[in-house]
Amino acid sequence: MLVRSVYAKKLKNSRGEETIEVIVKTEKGVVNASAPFGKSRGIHEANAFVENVEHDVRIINALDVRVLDIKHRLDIIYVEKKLRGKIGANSMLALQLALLKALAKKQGCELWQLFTRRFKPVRMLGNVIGGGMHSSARKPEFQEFLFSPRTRHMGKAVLINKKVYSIARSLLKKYDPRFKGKKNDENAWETTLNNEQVLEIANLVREKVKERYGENVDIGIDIAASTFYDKRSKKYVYENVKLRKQEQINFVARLAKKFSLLYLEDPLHEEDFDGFAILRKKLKKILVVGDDLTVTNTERLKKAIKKKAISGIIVKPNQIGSLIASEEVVELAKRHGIAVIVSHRSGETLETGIADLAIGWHADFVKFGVAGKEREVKLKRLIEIEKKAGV
Ligand code: 2PG
Ligand code: MG
Repeated sequence: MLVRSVYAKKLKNSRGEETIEVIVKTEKGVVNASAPFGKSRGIHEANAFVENVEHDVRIINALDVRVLDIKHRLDIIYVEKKLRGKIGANSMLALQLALLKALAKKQGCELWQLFTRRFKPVRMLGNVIGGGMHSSARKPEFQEFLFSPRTRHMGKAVLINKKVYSIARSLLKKYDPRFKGKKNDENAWETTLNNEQVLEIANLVREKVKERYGENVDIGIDIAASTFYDKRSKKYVYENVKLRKQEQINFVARLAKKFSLLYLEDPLHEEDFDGFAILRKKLKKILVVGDDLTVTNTERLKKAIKKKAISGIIVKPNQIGSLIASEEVVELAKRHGIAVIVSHRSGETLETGIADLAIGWHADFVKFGVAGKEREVKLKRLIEIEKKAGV
């Protein structure tokens, strides 16, 4: 029997919201896992809990451990079948992750090695300047201004993004007269500049990093367009202007070209597969990425594939509440040449399992943030994996 006992409890995430932690005792020791919480959530995401966290905690604490006896990674499907509808997405994720950690311990391997024996490094995407729902003034409208060092050496990429973060701070100090050094939910810098002005700063940061350290970094944005889309008027509501669909497409395409962006996440609202397809066609060299559009859901990914809507997909296991379904999304995306970006949530815990999943699934990118202990532990875990893999 893999599991001797299982215990769930409430846990506060980085934003102070209640989420869940699952602790599993095995003959080889104790493992634990927890789930994060998003704020700019897609409407098609699974519910984090069935009624509330207390309800799910009670269900897990009443489980007969025989239900949790897995011998192979894919056996978590049986656990899922038994508990589907009884606990929410966050609870299922924490439970499945804890069971996989227990299994890895029993097999004497690392968590990521349950998925693959071959180590493949990932590229980093780090949120450095932020707006939207993650920032106190909800400005600028775009949610994340991301930087991606061009190296695949993960330890080096983490160091470069730290430099990016501090250069961004000094440039914001210089060019944003109301900059106060405030950090948002993901510890990205808050600013009073508008979207295009922030991209100008991002461009300066990119130049400075090249000049000072000889390193190339690319720029990306998560527009999280659903968060400022008004369904009734069908317009994207900016501080000084409201844009119709075609105007939004033109605006975003212009910015993407002007700043030679690498990456463009959720440029349109979460139901607009056709709009995504137009942008993807216009911006052939840029990754057009679905997050709220696809919500780690196979059916929505199939639709995106059929419509040629995306060239990249965000994978967040708690959007779907199943590690099996998340892996299916990863495999399907890869078969269609769609880049896989494994991502944290804005409300995070100290969980590091997501780093192992990214490496185990051979993701192309990780989006784990840059600063703050909840983000740093994940980056640290990546470096640890890289070191152990002997790179
Ligand atoms: C996103 C995420 C993470 P949230 O939109 O990509 O950065 O935000 O977790 O709030 O959904
Ligand atoms: Mg997003």
